[in-house]
Amino acid sequence: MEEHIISKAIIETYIKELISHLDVDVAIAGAGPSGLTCAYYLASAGKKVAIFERHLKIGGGMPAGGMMFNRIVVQEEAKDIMKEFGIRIKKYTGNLYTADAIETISAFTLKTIKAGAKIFNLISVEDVIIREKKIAGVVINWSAVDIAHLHVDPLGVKAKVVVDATGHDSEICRIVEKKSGDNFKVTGERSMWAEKGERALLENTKEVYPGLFVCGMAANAVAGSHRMGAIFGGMILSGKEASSLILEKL
Ligand code: 48F
Repeated sequence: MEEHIISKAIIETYIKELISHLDVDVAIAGAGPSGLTCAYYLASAGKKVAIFERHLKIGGGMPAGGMMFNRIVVQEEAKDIMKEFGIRIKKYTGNLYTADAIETISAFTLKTIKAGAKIFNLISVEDVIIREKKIAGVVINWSAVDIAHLHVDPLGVKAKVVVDATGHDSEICRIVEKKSGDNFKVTGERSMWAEKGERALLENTKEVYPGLFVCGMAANAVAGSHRMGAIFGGMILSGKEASSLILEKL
């Protein structure tokens, strides 16, 4: 068991995966609940999906629940998806259910990977590729490069469709706003109003620029709708909705 063989095993198999995901059907920025759900349904339908996640950990805001109480709330409408992922939920009151945030994100992560989507953590999407006024891929770099402010040029990934699942900052849409040269605008999210935010989310989940879809909190941020706090039904439903719209397009 020589150390250099262990190193070779890691580097060789990782690079193989990365090379095989340089040309994908769908590139998703962000492995939060909405990005994972979207990836799960796309991969289950046989699409080649790569998720690029900035952080070491997977799950975005979900593992932290609400203010670090690692519980989440979902509403009745998301119950079937929670069941599909094998997550235990408990009725709280009315149409609200609670679940363990760690159990939920772990189940989402595992199922998504097993469905065939590939998650690359510690890699950030720092730009997009635009051809003939259509998003044609993403530009990626090691997150560490960004954090250390190193001058390192990125690499490009070709994708038929790109999904902005980056949450509150809607980072990919902000890039398109800045760099497309078109009149594409990100309004920015409004303050907390769970009911209105959840209701607007599915409507806001759509193709916002040719080849670019939004889901999760990014969808509400682009449209100027409300944030909602630690209720996650909308995020999950939005990820699924985005996957259906993308499947229709592909
Ligand atoms: O923030 P996040 O969990 O987004 P979401 O799926 O869910 C929102 C909820 O967590 C919560 C909420 C519930 O009502 O409002 O906030 O919409 O996950 C977004 C992920 O994207 C990553 C980030 O690290 C996080 O894990 N991310 C952000 N920008 C980039 C990125 C980027 N440029 N490249 C790669 N990953």
